[in-house]
Formats: sequence, structure tokens, C-alpha cells
Amino acid sequence: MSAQQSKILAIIGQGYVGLPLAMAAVDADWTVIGIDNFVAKVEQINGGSSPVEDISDTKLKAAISRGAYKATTDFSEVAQASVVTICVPTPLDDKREPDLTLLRNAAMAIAPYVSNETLVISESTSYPGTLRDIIIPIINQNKPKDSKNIYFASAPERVNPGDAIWNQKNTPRLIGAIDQESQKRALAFYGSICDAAISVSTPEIAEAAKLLENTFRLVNIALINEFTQLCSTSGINVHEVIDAASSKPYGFMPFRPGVGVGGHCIPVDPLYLTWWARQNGSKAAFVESADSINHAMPKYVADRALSMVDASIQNPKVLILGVAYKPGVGDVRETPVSELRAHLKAQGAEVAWHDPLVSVWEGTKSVSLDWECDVAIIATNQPGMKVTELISKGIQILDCTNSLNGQKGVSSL
Ligand code: SAJ
Repeated sequence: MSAQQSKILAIIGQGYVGLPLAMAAVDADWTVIGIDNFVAKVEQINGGSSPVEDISDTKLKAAISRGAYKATTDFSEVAQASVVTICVPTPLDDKREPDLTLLRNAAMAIAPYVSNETLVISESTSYPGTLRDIIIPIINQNKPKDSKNIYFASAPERVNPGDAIWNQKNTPRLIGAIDQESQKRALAFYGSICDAAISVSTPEIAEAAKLLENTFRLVNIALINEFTQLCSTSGINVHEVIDAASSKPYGFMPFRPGVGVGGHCIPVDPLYLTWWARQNGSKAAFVESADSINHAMPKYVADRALSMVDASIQNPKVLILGVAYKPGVGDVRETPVSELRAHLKAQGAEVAWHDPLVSVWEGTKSVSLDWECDVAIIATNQPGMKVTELISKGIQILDCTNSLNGQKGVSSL
């Protein structure tokens, strides 16, 4: 491995995880090759247009113009790199079970090109054992004959889309490697990119910790969604209760109810955990029930909204405000608002939506706030949404975001 090769990084997958990592590595003087299967995305990126909200075109163009970054579909470029990170999605299949197709394909695609002494890191969230039992065997069985020494580590991504405070540099990273030399090299790599590279004893510890982080969020969101329904039946304002409980200086972390959980992480990663439990002959019953409680929220919200409309109206007109999976982003991946719309339509409602950060969603366009409706639902509290216009028009509103608490004509979850 030449000295020059020592600071070349290849990143597989140039999406929400891979592109921010690429830009952070460029800031740390790495030369980065971003590899992605999608020709259109590679051309868009090399044209200086960022497909990821948190990465500006300016930052991308600067990295490209100084020759520190390029995107390509050519996996043979992996041969130039000393470090290869796999940052591909790990979604669920149609049975809502782990789907490692993209991860296996990525390992298969890089294997013939990994040079001797290369460090391969998986950042893709998955169940414990994925690096050791799936990625490493694929690479060792398909690597070049003279690539005797390949190093392996797991460093699950901790990207928080839309987060203005926590980023690749200041978010501590967990590193669990297959052996000591791999650990030393992985710690050195992340040490060059972020402020805190934290060593854990095995890849399985790192993989399990990531699932715990996101499952912790899912179960606490489920608790508050269930608690909200209890409070609502007895006319107790759940947000005042949460604020009150938050006055305790220890032992309580406030979560807020909503229309459900979206994104590629919180509704997905805990199901890697429940599947893994079943593979080991046990049952993560608590996590499974949390998932079903959150999954029931879109129907609960639809019923609450339609109960606010005069029963004589056959096909009520419902306007949904904010369709992204969380505020501050235009990201609609796995947004629970899809199910909300489906439940409303199933009960005969005519549904339209408005979101200043999303122009097209599921083949439909965002409408203006002038769209006549019988009730409006604030599903995601997007910046720049002039909801007060609706209040002044006397439109009934079901606020799922606690952004209009206590205003006239506004019901809170
Ligand atoms: N949500 C609630 N109530 C809350 C908090 C969130 O209903 O109190 C909902 C949101 O509206 C959204 C969903 O949960 O629909 C997930 O939003 P999020 O902000 O919790 O999480 P993500 O998916 O954007 O990012 C998470 C983060 N995980 C944690 O904070 C533990 C992020 O740090 C991870 O890196 C990311 O998953 C990931 O990539 O795994």
C-alpha cells in the first residue's frame, strides 16, 4: 500500500449517510471516491447538485473542484482506496423483515477490487453478526488472491437528518472491529474525521448498540402515543403533562406524540432487533407491541379528525399540513402521513396536502392553504407553514405537533 494510497477513501452508497461522510472525510484531507449504482445520481452529484438536503451544492462543488471528491458507478476504483466504507440502505422486505440485498450486493461488488491491507467498514445499520457472518465471508471468498490482509470493522452511522447541531464531526462514533489491527486502523480513520471515536470490544456490540439507540426511541414514542390516547379520553392535555414531567431534573426524557414514526431508521431498525430475537429463539414482545402502537397512530389521528366534522357531511374535505416524516426536512421516506391519507380516504374523505418543503409526494402536488376544507390536520410542523391563516378562517384544526396549543378552534392530539 503506497503512502499516496493511504488517504484514499471509497464510500459505497452516496445517499443520506454516504455523502455526508464523504464531505466530512474531504474536510479531513481524505481523497474520496463516492461509488453509487445509480448513474443519474452520480451524474447529478458530479454536476455539483447535492441529492442530500444536509449537504449544500456549494460544499459539494468545492470538494469536486479541488479534486478531493468524485462520484462514480465504477466499483473497480475501490482498488485505489486504503479504506472502504459501506453506507447502503438496510430496509425491510414486504414481510417487514430485514432485507440485506443491497448490503450483500455492495460486499459482492467491492470484493474483487479490495487491495491488500485495505480496511473495510460497514456503516449500514443491521442486526448483530452481520459484519462477521455475512460481509466478511462474501469479501474473503471473492477477494483477489494477493489481498491476504483485509481488515474489518463495524461503525454504525448516526446521521440525524436536518440536525443543525450534531454532525459527522461532533457526533461520537462507535467502532467494533474483528481484530486488534482492524480496531487500530478503524480508530485512526474515524479519529481523523470526528472528535470522538469510541472503541467497543466486538462488531456485534457496535451493531447491537445502534439497534438499541433507535429502539429506545421507538418504544418511548410508543409509550407517549399510547399515553396520549389515555389522556385524550379523559380530557387531560398530554402536552401539559409532558411539560410537567419534564420539570423533573433526572430520570425522565420527554417524547412527543404524533401521527406515527417515519424515516428509514426508527420504524425499521427495531424490526431488525425483533427479527434477530426470533432467530435466537426468543421474542422481543415489548418492542413488537411498541411497533404496533405506533403503527396504529395514523388511523387514530384519522378517526380523531373525522370526528371533528359534522356527521351530515358525506365526503368531508381534509387538508393535511406537513407530509415529511419529521419537521425541518423535505424527506418523505416511510412517512406515516401515507397511512393517514389512506385511512381518511377509506372513510370517504377527499384529501389534499400542503408542505412548504415537499413539492411532489406520491404523485400528487402540495396545494395552497386556500384549499377549501372541513378540517385540517397538522401532521408535521414544517417551518414556514402559515397555519394561523386557517385559524382566522375558522377552520377546525387537529394539531398533532403541539405547535398551536390552546388556540381557538384547535384540538390537540
Ligand atoms: N418522533 C415522534 N416523537 C418524538 C420524536 C420523534 O413521534 O418525540 C417521530 C418523528 O416525527 C419521526 C420519527 O419519530 O417520524 C423519527 O424521527 P427522529 O428524529 O426520531 O429520527 P430520525 O429517523 O430522523 O433519526 C434517527 C436518530 N436516532 C436517534 O436519535 C436515536 C438519528 O440519530 C439516527 O442516526 C438515525 O435515526 C439513523 O440513521 O439511524
